[in-house]
Amino acid sequence: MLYPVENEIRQVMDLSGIWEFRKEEKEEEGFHEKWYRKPLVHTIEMPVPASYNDVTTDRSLRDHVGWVWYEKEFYVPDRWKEERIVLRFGSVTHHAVVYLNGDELMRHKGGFLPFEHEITEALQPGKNRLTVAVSNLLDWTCLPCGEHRIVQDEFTGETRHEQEMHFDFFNYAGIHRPVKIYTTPMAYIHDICVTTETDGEDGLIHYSAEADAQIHVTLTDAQGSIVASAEGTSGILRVQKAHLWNPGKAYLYDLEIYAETDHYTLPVGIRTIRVTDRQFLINGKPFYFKGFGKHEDSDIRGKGLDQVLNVRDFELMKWIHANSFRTSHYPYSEELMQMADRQGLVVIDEVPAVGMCFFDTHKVFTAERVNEETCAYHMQTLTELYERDKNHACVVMWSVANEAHTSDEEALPYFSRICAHIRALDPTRPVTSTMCVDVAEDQISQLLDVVSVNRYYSWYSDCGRIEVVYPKMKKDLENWREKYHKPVLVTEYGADTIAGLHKLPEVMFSEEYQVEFLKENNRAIDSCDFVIGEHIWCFADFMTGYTVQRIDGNKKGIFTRERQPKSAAFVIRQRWMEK
Ligand code: GCB
Repeated sequence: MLYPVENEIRQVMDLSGIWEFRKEEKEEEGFHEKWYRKPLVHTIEMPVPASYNDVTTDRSLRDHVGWVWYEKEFYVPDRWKEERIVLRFGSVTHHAVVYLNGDELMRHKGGFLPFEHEITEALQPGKNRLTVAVSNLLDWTCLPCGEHRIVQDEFTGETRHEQEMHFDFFNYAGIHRPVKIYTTPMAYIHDICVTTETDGEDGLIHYSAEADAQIHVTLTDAQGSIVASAEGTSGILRVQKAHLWNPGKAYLYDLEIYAETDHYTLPVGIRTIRVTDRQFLINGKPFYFKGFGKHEDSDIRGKGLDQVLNVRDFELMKWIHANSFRTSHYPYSEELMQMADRQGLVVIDEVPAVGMCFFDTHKVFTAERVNEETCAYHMQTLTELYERDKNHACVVMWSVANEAHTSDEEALPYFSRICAHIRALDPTRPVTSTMCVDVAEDQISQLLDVVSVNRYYSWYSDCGRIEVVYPKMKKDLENWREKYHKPVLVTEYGADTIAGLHKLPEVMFSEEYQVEFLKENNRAIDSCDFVIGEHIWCFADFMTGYTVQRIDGNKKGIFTRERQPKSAAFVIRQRWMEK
Protein backbone atom coordinates (compact mmCIF):
# COMPACT_ATOMS: atom_id res chain seq x y z
CA MET A 1 0.00 0.00 0.00
CA LEU A 2 1.53 3.26 -1.11
CA TYR A 3 1.89 6.26 1.19
CA PRO A 4 0.20 9.34 -0.31
CA VAL A 5 2.75 11.64 -1.92
CA GLU A 6 2.51 15.02 -3.54
CA ASN A 7 4.20 15.75 -6.85
CA GLU A 8 3.52 17.37 -10.24
CA ILE A 9 0.63 14.89 -10.73
CA ARG A 10 -0.61 13.71 -7.34
CA GLN A 11 -2.13 16.07 -4.75
CA VAL A 12 -2.70 15.54 -1.04
CA MET A 13 -5.13 17.28 1.30
CA ASP A 14 -4.69 16.75 5.04
CA LEU A 15 -7.86 16.87 7.16
CA SER A 16 -5.93 17.23 10.43
CA GLY A 17 -7.37 19.86 12.76
CA ILE A 18 -10.47 20.29 14.87
CA TRP A 19 -13.34 17.86 14.19
CA GLU A 20 -16.83 17.67 15.70
CA PHE A 21 -17.05 14.91 18.28
CA ARG A 22 -19.74 13.15 20.27
CA LYS A 23 -19.58 10.24 22.69
CA GLU A 24 -22.43 7.74 22.82
CA GLU A 25 -24.26 7.70 26.15
CA LYS A 26 -26.29 4.62 25.33
CA GLU A 27 -24.91 1.59 23.61
CA GLU A 28 -24.91 1.97 19.80
CA GLU A 29 -27.37 4.90 19.92
CA GLY A 30 -25.51 6.57 17.08
CA PHE A 31 -26.30 3.64 14.79
CA HIS A 32 -29.90 3.28 15.98
CA GLU A 33 -30.56 7.00 15.56
CA LYS A 34 -28.50 7.20 12.35
CA TRP A 35 -26.27 10.04 13.49
CA TYR A 36 -24.42 9.82 10.18
CA ARG A 37 -27.50 10.94 8.23
CA LYS A 38 -27.37 14.58 9.39
CA PRO A 39 -24.68 16.84 10.84
CA LEU A 40 -23.77 15.68 14.34
CA VAL A 41 -25.41 17.64 17.14
CA HIS A 42 -24.43 18.15 20.81
CA THR A 43 -20.78 17.98 19.84
CA ILE A 44 -17.55 19.13 21.39
CA GLU A 45 -14.34 20.04 19.56
CA MET A 46 -11.78 17.30 19.19
CA PRO A 47 -8.32 17.46 17.62
CA VAL A 48 -7.31 14.97 14.93
CA PRO A 49 -4.92 13.22 15.06
CA ALA A 50 -5.03 12.47 18.82
CA SER A 51 -6.50 10.05 21.30
CA TYR A 52 -9.71 11.51 22.66
CA ASN A 53 -9.17 10.15 26.19
CA ASP A 54 -6.99 12.77 27.86
CA VAL A 55 -7.96 15.89 25.92
CA THR A 56 -10.94 16.90 28.04
CA THR A 57 -11.48 16.94 31.81
CA ASP A 58 -14.34 14.45 31.57
CA ARG A 59 -13.55 11.14 33.26
CA SER A 60 -16.46 9.43 31.54
CA LEU A 61 -14.80 10.19 28.21
CA ARG A 62 -11.37 9.08 29.38
CA ASP A 63 -12.77 5.72 30.47
CA HIS A 64 -15.47 5.39 27.82
CA VAL A 65 -16.00 1.87 26.50
CA GLY A 66 -17.82 1.71 23.18
CA TRP A 67 -18.44 4.05 20.27
CA VAL A 68 -17.69 7.72 19.73
CA TRP A 69 -18.45 9.79 16.62
CA TYR A 70 -16.29 12.23 14.68
CA GLU A 71 -17.34 14.57 11.88
CA LYS A 72 -15.56 16.89 9.47
CA GLU A 73 -16.80 18.96 6.57
CA PHE A 74 -14.51 19.51 3.62
CA TYR A 75 -14.37 20.64 0.01
CA VAL A 76 -12.31 19.23 -2.80
CA PRO A 77 -11.09 21.70 -5.41
CA ASP A 78 -12.93 21.81 -8.76
CA ARG A 79 -9.61 21.32 -10.53
CA TRP A 80 -9.62 17.73 -9.21
CA LYS A 81 -12.55 16.88 -11.53
CA GLU A 82 -10.55 14.63 -13.84
CA GLU A 83 -8.75 12.89 -10.97
CA ARG A 84 -9.24 9.68 -9.07
CA ILE A 85 -9.79 10.72 -5.44
CA VAL A 86 -9.04 8.55 -2.41
CA LEU A 87 -9.84 8.98 1.27
CA ARG A 88 -7.18 7.47 3.53
CA PHE A 89 -6.89 7.02 7.29
CA GLY A 90 -3.40 6.51 8.79
CA SER A 91 -5.05 4.63 11.68
CA VAL A 92 -8.24 4.61 13.73
CA THR A 93 -8.20 2.71 17.02
CA HIS A 94 -9.64 0.06 17.02
CA HIS A 95 -12.76 -0.09 14.79
CA ALA A 96 -13.97 2.47 12.28
CA VAL A 97 -17.15 2.84 10.28
CA VAL A 98 -16.80 5.66 7.76
CA TYR A 99 -19.72 7.52 6.14
CA LEU A 100 -19.51 10.08 3.38
CA ASN A 101 -22.49 12.42 3.00
CA GLY A 102 -24.64 10.06 5.05
CA ASP A 103 -23.77 6.81 3.27
CA GLU A 104 -21.51 4.09 4.54
CA LEU A 105 -18.23 4.06 2.66
CA MET A 106 -16.01 1.54 4.46
CA ARG A 107 -15.29 -0.31 7.69
CA HIS A 108 -11.96 -1.21 9.20
CA LYS A 109 -10.93 -3.33 12.15
CA GLY A 110 -7.49 -2.85 13.70
CA GLY A 111 -6.18 0.27 15.37
CA PHE A 112 -2.68 0.65 13.98
CA LEU A 113 -2.75 0.27 10.23
CA PRO A 114 -3.96 2.44 7.34
CA PHE A 115 -7.05 1.90 5.22
CA GLU A 116 -8.53 3.78 2.29
CA HIS A 117 -11.36 3.93 -0.21
CA GLU A 118 -11.84 5.65 -3.52
CA ILE A 119 -14.41 8.47 -3.21
CA THR A 120 -14.40 9.90 -6.74
CA GLU A 121 -18.05 8.97 -7.34
CA ALA A 122 -19.27 9.45 -3.77
CA LEU A 123 -18.18 13.09 -3.57
CA GLN A 124 -20.76 15.78 -4.11
CA PRO A 125 -20.15 19.24 -5.57
CA GLY A 126 -19.39 21.79 -2.89
CA LYS A 127 -19.36 20.79 0.74
CA ASN A 128 -18.94 17.13 1.79
CA ARG A 129 -19.55 15.62 5.21
CA LEU A 130 -17.33 12.89 6.59
CA THR A 131 -18.60 10.99 9.64
CA VAL A 132 -16.55 8.36 11.44
CA ALA A 133 -17.83 6.07 14.19
CA VAL A 134 -14.94 4.76 16.31
CA SER A 135 -14.98 1.97 18.86
CA ASN A 136 -12.33 0.89 21.36
CA LEU A 137 -13.92 -2.50 22.10
CA LEU A 138 -11.60 -5.49 22.06
CA ASP A 139 -12.49 -9.16 22.13
CA TRP A 140 -10.67 -12.41 21.40
CA THR A 141 -10.94 -11.91 17.65
CA CYS A 142 -9.11 -8.57 17.89
CA LEU A 143 -5.45 -7.63 18.11
CA PRO A 144 -4.63 -6.69 20.80
CA CYS A 145 -6.84 -9.32 22.42
CA GLY A 146 -9.32 -8.33 25.07
CA GLU A 147 -12.59 -9.33 26.61
CA HIS A 148 -15.69 -7.26 26.86
CA ARG A 149 -19.14 -7.92 28.15
CA ILE A 150 -22.34 -5.98 28.53
CA VAL A 151 -23.26 -5.56 32.18
CA GLN A 152 -26.22 -4.06 33.95
CA ASP A 153 -25.34 -1.22 36.28
CA GLU A 154 -26.35 -2.29 39.80
CA PHE A 155 -27.53 1.21 40.71
CA THR A 156 -29.11 2.64 37.56
CA GLY A 157 -30.16 -0.64 35.94
CA GLU A 158 -28.77 0.59 32.61
CA THR A 159 -26.57 -1.61 30.48
CA ARG A 160 -22.99 -0.70 29.62
CA HIS A 161 -19.83 -2.27 28.20
CA GLU A 162 -17.09 -3.49 30.47
CA GLN A 163 -13.67 -4.01 28.91
CA GLU A 164 -10.87 -6.21 30.18
CA MET A 165 -7.41 -5.92 28.64
CA HIS A 166 -4.53 -8.36 28.80
CA PHE A 167 -1.82 -5.86 27.98
CA ASP A 168 0.10 -3.21 29.87
CA PHE A 169 -0.71 0.05 28.10
CA PHE A 170 -3.67 2.37 28.25
CA ASN A 171 -6.28 1.54 25.66
CA TYR A 172 -6.10 4.94 23.98
CA ALA A 173 -8.58 5.38 21.15
CA GLY A 174 -9.61 7.81 18.44
CA ILE A 175 -8.36 8.95 15.07
CA HIS A 176 -4.68 8.55 15.85
CA ARG A 177 -3.02 9.32 12.54
CA PRO A 178 -3.69 11.81 9.73
CA VAL A 179 -6.77 11.58 7.54
CA LYS A 180 -5.84 12.45 3.97
CA ILE A 181 -7.55 12.88 0.66
CA TYR A 182 -5.24 12.31 -2.26
CA THR A 183 -5.47 12.17 -5.99
CA THR A 184 -4.08 9.92 -8.68
CA PRO A 185 -4.80 9.97 -12.39
CA MET A 186 -7.50 7.55 -13.53
CA ALA A 187 -4.81 5.20 -14.87
CA TYR A 188 -2.46 4.98 -11.95
CA ILE A 189 0.36 3.18 -10.15
CA HIS A 190 -1.30 0.86 -7.62
CA ASP A 191 1.68 -0.57 -5.79
CA ILE A 192 5.41 -1.12 -5.85
CA CYS A 193 7.51 -3.75 -4.15
CA VAL A 194 11.29 -3.65 -3.87
CA THR A 195 13.83 -6.05 -2.41
CA THR A 196 17.56 -5.52 -2.48
CA GLU A 197 20.75 -7.55 -2.55
CA THR A 198 24.41 -6.98 -3.29
CA ASP A 199 26.73 -8.43 -5.89
CA GLY A 200 30.29 -7.56 -4.95
CA GLU A 201 30.38 -3.78 -4.76
CA ASP A 202 27.17 -3.43 -6.77
CA GLY A 203 23.68 -3.19 -5.38
CA LEU A 204 20.73 -4.92 -7.01
CA ILE A 205 17.20 -3.62 -6.65
CA HIS A 206 14.45 -6.02 -7.67
CA TYR A 207 11.29 -4.08 -8.31
CA SER A 208 7.80 -4.99 -9.35
CA ALA A 209 5.05 -2.48 -9.91
CA GLU A 210 1.32 -2.82 -10.36
CA ALA A 211 -0.02 -0.17 -12.70
CA ASP A 212 -2.60 0.55 -15.39
CA ALA A 213 0.03 1.61 -17.93
CA GLN A 214 3.54 0.89 -19.20
CA ILE A 215 6.19 1.40 -16.55
CA HIS A 216 9.49 3.21 -16.78
CA VAL A 217 11.70 3.50 -13.72
CA THR A 218 14.82 5.44 -12.90
CA LEU A 219 16.97 5.42 -9.81
CA THR A 220 18.54 8.65 -8.61
CA ASP A 221 21.24 8.91 -5.98
CA ALA A 222 21.31 11.42 -3.14
CA GLN A 223 22.90 14.01 -5.46
CA GLY A 224 20.05 13.67 -7.93
CA SER A 225 22.04 11.83 -10.63
CA ILE A 226 20.34 8.97 -12.44
CA VAL A 227 22.35 5.82 -11.70
CA ALA A 228 20.10 3.14 -13.23
CA SER A 229 16.91 2.79 -15.24
CA ALA A 230 14.61 0.09 -16.61
CA GLU A 231 11.39 -0.53 -18.52
CA GLY A 232 8.55 -2.86 -17.59
CA THR A 233 6.46 -3.75 -14.56
CA SER A 234 9.26 -5.75 -12.98
CA GLY A 235 12.98 -5.92 -13.31
CA ILE A 236 16.36 -5.54 -11.69
CA LEU A 237 18.31 -2.33 -11.37
CA ARG A 238 22.06 -2.69 -11.01
CA VAL A 239 23.72 0.12 -9.06
CA GLN A 240 27.43 0.17 -9.57
CA LYS A 241 29.51 0.74 -6.44
CA ALA A 242 26.30 1.17 -4.48
CA HIS A 243 26.07 3.22 -1.31
CA LEU A 244 24.54 0.82 1.16
CA TRP A 245 21.91 1.65 3.76
CA ASN A 246 23.76 1.00 7.00
CA PRO A 247 22.60 1.30 10.61
CA GLY A 248 23.43 4.82 11.78
CA LYS A 249 24.53 5.70 8.23
CA ALA A 250 21.46 5.62 6.07
CA TYR A 251 21.69 6.16 2.35
CA LEU A 252 18.51 6.38 0.32
CA TYR A 253 18.10 6.33 -3.42
CA ASP A 254 14.90 7.58 -5.05
CA LEU A 255 13.12 5.07 -7.22
CA GLU A 256 11.10 7.15 -9.70
CA ILE A 257 8.26 5.18 -11.21
CA TYR A 258 6.57 6.64 -14.29
CA ALA A 259 3.41 5.17 -15.78
CA GLU A 260 2.34 7.37 -18.72
CA THR A 261 0.18 9.84 -16.78
CA ASP A 262 1.31 8.89 -13.25
CA HIS A 263 4.48 9.31 -11.23
CA TYR A 264 5.48 8.02 -7.79
CA THR A 265 8.75 8.37 -5.87
CA LEU A 266 9.81 5.64 -3.47
CA PRO A 267 12.91 6.07 -1.27
CA VAL A 268 14.94 2.84 -1.37
CA GLY A 269 17.81 1.74 0.86
CA ILE A 270 20.02 -1.06 -0.43
CA ARG A 271 20.92 -3.53 2.29
CA THR A 272 21.03 -7.25 3.00
CA ILE A 273 19.99 -9.20 6.10
CA ARG A 274 21.08 -12.68 7.07
CA VAL A 275 20.82 -14.65 10.28
CA THR A 276 23.33 -17.37 11.12
CA ASP A 277 23.18 -19.69 14.12
CA ARG A 278 24.73 -17.00 16.32
CA GLN A 279 24.75 -13.72 14.44
CA PHE A 280 22.47 -11.15 12.86
CA LEU A 281 24.17 -9.78 9.76
CA ILE A 282 23.32 -6.49 8.08
CA ASN A 283 25.29 -6.03 4.87
CA GLY A 284 27.33 -9.06 5.85
CA LYS A 285 28.51 -7.52 9.12
CA PRO A 286 27.43 -8.67 12.59
CA PHE A 287 24.87 -6.26 13.99
CA TYR A 288 24.35 -5.88 17.75
CA PHE A 289 20.94 -4.43 18.65
CA LYS A 290 21.23 -1.57 21.19
CA GLY A 291 17.98 0.14 21.96
CA PHE A 292 14.52 -0.11 23.36
CA GLY A 293 11.02 -1.38 23.31
CA LYS A 294 8.94 1.79 22.94
CA HIS A 295 5.38 3.02 22.93
CA GLU A 296 3.54 5.64 20.97
CA ASP A 297 2.46 7.52 24.06
CA SER A 298 2.53 11.01 25.48
CA ASP A 299 0.68 13.28 27.85
CA ILE A 300 -2.67 14.64 26.57
CA ARG A 301 -2.14 13.38 22.97
CA GLY A 302 -2.12 9.74 24.06
CA LYS A 303 -1.27 7.76 20.94
CA GLY A 304 -1.97 10.53 18.42
CA LEU A 305 0.77 11.16 15.86
CA ASP A 306 3.08 13.89 17.13
CA GLN A 307 6.07 14.70 14.95
CA VAL A 308 7.55 16.93 17.66
CA LEU A 309 7.69 13.90 19.91
CA ASN A 310 8.99 11.63 17.14
CA VAL A 311 11.88 13.97 16.38
CA ARG A 312 12.68 14.28 20.08
CA ASP A 313 12.62 10.49 20.51
CA PHE A 314 15.03 10.01 17.63
CA GLU A 315 17.31 12.72 19.01
CA LEU A 316 17.34 10.94 22.37
CA MET A 317 18.02 7.58 20.76
CA LYS A 318 20.99 9.03 18.90
CA TRP A 319 22.22 10.79 22.06
CA ILE A 320 22.18 7.54 24.00
CA HIS A 321 23.82 5.66 21.07
CA ALA A 322 20.87 3.38 20.44
CA ASN A 323 20.83 1.87 16.97
CA SER A 324 17.44 0.15 16.98
CA PHE A 325 13.98 -0.23 18.51
CA ARG A 326 11.01 -2.57 18.42
CA THR A 327 7.55 -1.24 17.61
CA SER A 328 6.20 -2.82 20.78
CA HIS A 329 3.32 -3.73 20.75
CA TYR A 330 1.76 -2.55 17.47
CA PRO A 331 2.81 -0.95 14.19
CA TYR A 332 3.92 2.66 14.63
CA SER A 333 3.04 5.50 12.28
CA GLU A 334 4.24 5.53 8.68
CA GLU A 335 5.81 8.93 9.36
CA LEU A 336 7.99 7.38 12.09
CA MET A 337 9.05 4.50 9.84
CA GLN A 338 10.09 6.98 7.16
CA MET A 339 12.18 8.83 9.76
CA ALA A 340 13.88 5.55 10.72
CA ASP A 341 14.69 4.94 7.04
CA ARG A 342 16.20 8.41 6.74
CA GLN A 343 18.13 8.32 10.00
CA GLY A 344 19.37 4.73 9.86
CA LEU A 345 17.58 3.39 12.92
CA VAL A 346 16.97 -0.35 12.70
CA VAL A 347 13.40 -1.49 13.40
CA ILE A 348 11.84 -4.75 14.55
CA ASP A 349 8.29 -4.40 13.27
CA GLU A 350 5.64 -5.92 15.55
CA VAL A 351 1.97 -6.70 14.91
CA PRO A 352 -0.51 -5.85 17.70
CA ALA A 353 -0.59 -9.50 18.84
CA VAL A 354 -0.33 -8.92 22.56
CA GLY A 355 -2.37 -10.47 25.35
CA MET A 356 -2.76 -13.82 23.61
CA CYS A 357 -3.85 -16.69 25.83
CA PHE A 358 -4.52 -19.98 24.09
CA PHE A 359 -5.81 -22.46 26.53
CA ASP A 360 -7.85 -21.89 29.64
CA THR A 361 -5.38 -23.90 31.73
CA HIS A 362 -6.31 -22.43 35.05
CA LYS A 363 -10.01 -21.99 34.31
CA VAL A 364 -9.72 -18.53 35.80
CA PHE A 365 -11.91 -16.92 33.18
CA THR A 366 -15.03 -18.32 31.70
CA ALA A 367 -14.57 -16.41 28.46
CA GLU A 368 -13.21 -17.93 25.28
CA ARG A 369 -9.60 -17.71 24.22
CA VAL A 370 -7.65 -17.13 21.02
CA ASN A 371 -9.58 -18.99 18.32
CA GLU A 372 -9.80 -19.68 14.61
CA GLU A 373 -11.11 -16.21 13.92
CA THR A 374 -8.18 -14.68 15.82
CA CYS A 375 -5.76 -16.67 13.69
CA ALA A 376 -7.39 -15.53 10.44
CA TYR A 377 -7.38 -11.95 11.66
CA HIS A 378 -3.76 -12.25 12.87
CA MET A 379 -2.77 -13.35 9.35
CA GLN A 380 -4.77 -10.53 7.80
CA THR A 381 -3.04 -8.01 10.08
CA LEU A 382 0.35 -9.41 9.09
CA THR A 383 -0.65 -8.98 5.46
CA GLU A 384 -1.70 -5.37 6.09
CA LEU A 385 1.53 -4.68 7.98
CA TYR A 386 3.61 -6.27 5.23
CA GLU A 387 1.73 -4.31 2.57
CA ARG A 388 2.42 -1.08 4.42
CA ASP A 389 6.04 -1.64 5.47
CA LYS A 390 7.55 -4.04 2.93
CA ASN A 391 9.69 -1.38 1.25
CA HIS A 392 11.28 0.08 4.38
CA ALA A 393 15.03 -0.49 4.60
CA CYS A 394 14.81 0.09 8.37
CA VAL A 395 12.60 -2.99 8.90
CA VAL A 396 14.99 -5.89 9.45
CA MET A 397 12.73 -8.39 11.20
CA TRP A 398 9.02 -9.10 11.79
CA SER A 399 7.82 -9.76 15.32
CA VAL A 400 4.64 -11.84 15.10
CA ALA A 401 3.60 -11.50 18.75
CA ASN A 402 4.57 -10.26 22.19
CA GLU A 403 4.52 -12.66 25.11
CA ALA A 404 1.89 -15.02 23.76
CA HIS A 405 1.27 -17.95 26.08
CA THR A 406 3.55 -20.18 24.07
CA SER A 407 3.59 -22.94 26.65
CA ASP A 408 -0.06 -23.71 25.85
CA GLU A 409 -0.63 -26.69 23.63
CA GLU A 410 -2.47 -24.77 20.91
CA ALA A 411 0.44 -22.36 20.50
CA LEU A 412 2.49 -24.54 18.16
CA PRO A 413 -0.14 -25.23 15.48
CA TYR A 414 -1.30 -21.63 15.74
CA PHE A 415 2.15 -20.08 15.31
CA SER A 416 3.12 -22.59 12.61
CA ARG A 417 0.40 -21.02 10.50
CA ILE A 418 1.32 -17.48 11.49
CA CYS A 419 5.02 -17.93 10.72
CA ALA A 420 4.31 -19.72 7.43
CA HIS A 421 2.06 -16.84 6.45
CA ILE A 422 4.59 -14.06 7.03
CA ARG A 423 7.39 -16.12 5.45
CA ALA A 424 5.28 -16.67 2.34
CA LEU A 425 4.64 -12.93 2.11
CA ASP A 426 8.24 -11.97 2.78
CA PRO A 427 11.00 -14.53 2.31
CA THR A 428 13.64 -11.79 2.75
CA ARG A 429 13.22 -10.87 6.41
CA PRO A 430 13.74 -13.02 9.52
CA VAL A 431 10.90 -13.66 11.96
CA THR A 432 10.78 -13.50 15.74
CA SER A 433 8.27 -13.38 18.59
CA THR A 434 9.03 -12.23 22.14
CA MET A 435 8.86 -14.76 24.97
CA CYS A 436 7.97 -14.50 28.62
CA VAL A 437 7.48 -18.22 29.28
CA ASP A 438 10.04 -20.53 30.81
CA VAL A 439 12.38 -22.01 28.23
CA ALA A 440 11.43 -25.59 29.15
CA GLU A 441 7.77 -24.84 28.44
CA ASP A 442 8.08 -22.84 25.23
CA GLN A 443 6.62 -24.65 22.24
CA ILE A 444 7.26 -22.28 19.36
CA SER A 445 10.79 -20.82 19.14
CA GLN A 446 11.78 -23.62 16.74
CA LEU A 447 9.67 -21.71 14.20
CA LEU A 448 11.68 -18.50 14.59
CA ASP A 449 14.99 -17.20 13.26
CA VAL A 450 15.87 -15.28 16.41
CA VAL A 451 14.84 -16.22 19.95
CA SER A 452 13.64 -13.06 21.71
CA VAL A 453 13.25 -13.07 25.49
CA ASN A 454 11.68 -10.62 27.93
CA ARG A 455 13.11 -10.98 31.45
CA TYR A 456 12.54 -9.24 34.80
CA TYR A 457 14.75 -10.94 37.45
CA SER A 458 14.79 -9.03 40.74
CA TRP A 459 11.69 -7.17 39.67
CA TYR A 460 8.65 -9.43 39.25
CA SER A 461 10.51 -12.27 40.98
CA ASP A 462 13.09 -12.03 43.77
CA CYS A 463 11.95 -8.45 44.40
CA GLY A 464 14.83 -6.22 45.41
CA ARG A 465 17.48 -8.95 45.13
CA ILE A 466 19.85 -7.49 42.57
CA GLU A 467 22.37 -10.24 43.37
CA VAL A 468 20.19 -12.89 41.66
CA VAL A 469 20.12 -11.06 38.35
CA TYR A 470 23.49 -12.12 36.99
CA PRO A 471 23.34 -15.87 37.74
CA LYS A 472 19.66 -16.26 36.86
CA MET A 473 19.77 -14.21 33.67
CA LYS A 474 22.96 -15.88 32.47
CA LYS A 475 21.58 -19.39 33.09
CA ASP A 476 18.30 -18.49 31.45
CA LEU A 477 19.94 -17.14 28.29
CA GLU A 478 22.19 -20.21 28.10
CA ASN A 479 19.17 -22.49 28.38
CA TRP A 480 17.50 -20.81 25.40
CA ARG A 481 20.70 -21.19 23.44
CA GLU A 482 21.07 -24.82 24.37
CA LYS A 483 17.49 -25.68 23.44
CA TYR A 484 17.32 -23.89 20.08
CA HIS A 485 20.90 -23.18 18.87
CA LYS A 486 19.76 -19.83 17.57
CA PRO A 487 20.86 -16.24 18.22
CA VAL A 488 19.20 -14.82 21.32
CA LEU A 489 17.97 -11.23 21.57
CA VAL A 490 16.97 -9.72 24.90
CA THR A 491 13.90 -7.75 23.90
CA GLU A 492 12.87 -6.55 27.37
CA TYR A 493 14.46 -6.02 30.77
CA GLY A 494 13.64 -3.14 33.06
CA ALA A 495 12.67 -1.84 36.48
CA ASP A 496 10.04 0.77 37.38
CA THR A 497 11.81 3.93 38.47
CA ILE A 498 10.35 7.10 39.88
CA ALA A 499 12.37 9.98 38.44
CA GLY A 500 13.90 11.90 41.32
CA LEU A 501 13.63 9.10 43.88
CA HIS A 502 17.17 8.51 45.19
CA LYS A 503 18.15 5.83 47.71
CA LEU A 504 21.46 4.46 48.93
CA PRO A 505 21.71 1.57 49.23
CA GLU A 506 19.53 1.19 46.19
CA VAL A 507 15.92 0.08 46.71
CA MET A 508 13.23 -0.77 44.21
CA PHE A 509 11.75 2.21 42.37
CA SER A 510 14.81 4.39 43.00
CA GLU A 511 17.03 5.66 40.21
CA GLU A 512 19.96 3.83 41.82
CA TYR A 513 18.09 0.51 41.66
CA GLN A 514 17.43 0.95 37.94
CA VAL A 515 21.13 1.62 37.37
CA GLU A 516 22.24 -1.49 39.30
CA PHE A 517 19.51 -3.62 37.77
CA LEU A 518 20.63 -2.73 34.25
CA LYS A 519 24.32 -3.16 35.05
CA GLU A 520 23.76 -6.68 36.38
CA ASN A 521 21.59 -7.66 33.42
CA ASN A 522 24.20 -6.27 31.06
CA ARG A 523 26.95 -8.24 32.82
CA ALA A 524 24.95 -11.42 32.16
CA ILE A 525 24.29 -10.42 28.56
CA ASP A 526 27.99 -9.70 28.00
CA SER A 527 28.89 -13.16 29.25
CA CYS A 528 26.89 -14.81 26.43
CA ASP A 529 28.46 -14.45 23.01
CA PHE A 530 25.34 -15.76 21.27
CA VAL A 531 23.29 -12.76 22.44
CA ILE A 532 22.81 -10.43 19.48
CA GLY A 533 21.43 -7.45 21.30
CA GLU A 534 19.74 -5.71 24.18
CA HIS A 535 16.51 -3.75 24.11
CA ILE A 536 15.75 -2.13 27.44
CA TRP A 537 12.17 -1.89 28.59
CA CYS A 538 11.29 0.86 28.14
CA PHE A 539 12.37 3.92 26.20
CA ALA A 540 10.08 6.29 28.14
CA ASP A 541 7.48 6.05 30.92
CA PHE A 542 4.00 5.45 29.52
CA MET A 543 0.36 5.33 30.54
CA THR A 544 -1.30 2.04 31.47
CA GLY A 545 -4.72 0.88 32.60
CA TYR A 546 -5.73 1.07 36.24
CA THR A 547 -4.01 -1.45 38.51
CA VAL A 548 -2.35 -1.24 41.90
CA GLN A 549 0.94 -2.25 40.27
CA ARG A 550 1.05 1.00 38.32
CA ILE A 551 1.15 4.51 39.77
CA ASP A 552 0.18 6.86 36.95
CA GLY A 553 1.51 4.38 34.42
CA ASN A 554 4.53 2.20 33.80
CA LYS A 555 7.73 3.85 35.01
CA LYS A 556 10.35 1.59 33.47
CA GLY A 557 11.43 4.37 31.11
CA ILE A 558 15.07 5.32 30.78
CA PHE A 559 13.48 8.65 29.98
CA THR A 560 10.46 10.16 31.69
CA ARG A 561 7.18 10.53 29.85
CA GLU A 562 8.30 14.15 29.22
CA ARG A 563 11.41 12.74 27.51
CA GLN A 564 14.02 13.78 30.08
CA PRO A 565 16.76 11.40 31.27
CA LYS A 566 16.81 9.39 34.48
CA SER A 567 20.24 8.52 35.98
CA ALA A 568 20.35 5.22 34.10
CA ALA A 569 20.35 7.09 30.78
CA PHE A 570 23.90 8.32 31.41
CA VAL A 571 25.13 4.85 32.35
CA ILE A 572 23.57 3.28 29.26
CA ARG A 573 24.90 6.07 27.08
CA GLN A 574 28.44 5.34 28.22
CA ARG A 575 27.95 1.60 27.67
CA TRP A 576 26.48 1.95 24.18
CA MET A 577 29.09 4.49 23.16
CA GLU A 578 31.75 1.89 23.89
CA LYS A 579 29.90 -1.19 22.61
C1 GCB B 1 6.27 -7.14 29.58
C2 GCB B 1 5.41 -6.65 28.48
C3 GCB B 1 5.27 -5.14 28.48
C4 GCB B 1 5.10 -4.63 29.90
C5 GCB B 1 6.34 -5.01 30.69
C6 GCB B 1 6.25 -4.57 32.16
O1 GCB B 1 6.76 -8.23 29.58
O2 GCB B 1 5.83 -7.10 27.21
O3 GCB B 1 4.15 -4.80 27.71
O4 GCB B 1 4.88 -3.27 29.94
O5 GCB B 1 6.48 -6.40 30.67
O6 GCB B 1 6.70 -3.49 32.47
O7 GCB B 1 5.72 -5.33 32.95
